[in-house]
Amino acid sequence: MNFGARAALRLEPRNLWTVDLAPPAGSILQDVYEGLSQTRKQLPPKLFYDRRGAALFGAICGTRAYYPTRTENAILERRAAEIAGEIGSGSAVIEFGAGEIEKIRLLLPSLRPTIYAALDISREQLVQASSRLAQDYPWLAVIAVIGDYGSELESQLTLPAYARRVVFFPGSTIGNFEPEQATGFLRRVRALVGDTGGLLIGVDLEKPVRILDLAYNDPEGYTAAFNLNLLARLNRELGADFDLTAFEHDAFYDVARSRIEMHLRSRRAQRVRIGSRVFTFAAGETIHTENSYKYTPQGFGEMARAAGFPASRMWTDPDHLFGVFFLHS
Ligand code: AVI
Repeated sequence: MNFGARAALRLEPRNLWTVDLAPPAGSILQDVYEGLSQTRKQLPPKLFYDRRGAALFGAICGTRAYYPTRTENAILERRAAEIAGEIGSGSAVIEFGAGEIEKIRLLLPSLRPTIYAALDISREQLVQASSRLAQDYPWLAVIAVIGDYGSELESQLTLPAYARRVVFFPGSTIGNFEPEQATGFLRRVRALVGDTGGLLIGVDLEKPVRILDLAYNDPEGYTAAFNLNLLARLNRELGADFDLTAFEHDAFYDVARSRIEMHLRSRRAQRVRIGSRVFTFAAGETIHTENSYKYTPQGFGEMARAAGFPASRMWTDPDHLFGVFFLHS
C-alpha cells in the first residue's frame, strides 16, 4: 500500500497499519479573528470538537431528542445485508471522519471488505479505535490514516486498483456543509472512487419543525453546553475573556433554507478581549456557529447526480427521519 511520499507503518496486531498525513497543528486564532470580524459574526463549526466538545457531542447523540444517531444506526443494522448486496464483497472501504469507528462494525460481517481505511484528524483516538477493530476482525486489513479529509488528502492515497473503492461518510455531517461545499465534496469523492466505486452516506431528511427544534434544544441541555463550549475553548486556548453567563444558546429551523441554524446570543452589550484584539457585541447580537441542512430524498439525489453519481439507492426508517444513500455511477 502506498500513501504518496509517506510510508505506512505496520503496527500490532499484524493486520493494522498507520500513516500520518496530518498538517502541522496551527493556531485557531486566525479563524477566530476572521469569523468575528465579519458584519455577521460567525465561527467555524470545526472549532466545536476539542476534547470536551467531542464528549458533549457524544452526550447529545445519546439523548432522546437527538434522533439522527440512533436512527442511522438502526438503518445500518437492519439493512446491512441489503447494503452489502448493493456494494459487493472484497471492496476497499474508506471512512472519512471515522472517530470511534463504531458504525462500520454494523456492516462488516455482511460487507466483508478486504481493506478498511479510517481517516481522522484525532491521532490518539484513531489509533486506539483502529487497533481494537483490527483485533476484532483479523481477516481485515485496517489502515489508520491520520489526516484532515477536508484538505483534499485523497490525492495522497493510493489504494490497490483491484478493489472497488467505497467511501463511507455516516453521521449526516454533509448537512454541516453549505450546499455548494457539499456538491464540491461529492465531486471529490467521485474522483477518488472512480467509475466502479461508490459513496455510502448518511443524510438527515426534512421533517416537521417541532422534531428538529427539539433535537437541537434537548431538555438535558447538552446542545447548549456544546455550543457554549466553543467560547470556553477560546478562553482556555487563546486566553480570551468571554463571560459564559453573558451568552445563550439559540437554535431554530429556517424552513425557507431547510436548515437548523445555531447561534450564541449576547445577553447584553459587552466587549471581549481575544489575544491582542477586542470585539464588541450589541445586546442580542449573535455569533453564527453552525448550519445543519436537511434534504429531501429527491433533493439529495439531484445534488448527487450533479456531482457525477447518476445512480442512487436509499434506505430509511419507518418515520422517514433519516436516509442512508449508496451513490454510484
Ligand atoms: C455532526 N453534525 C452532523 C451534527 C448535526 O446534527 O448537524 C452536529 C450537531 N450540532 C448540534 N447537535 C449536533
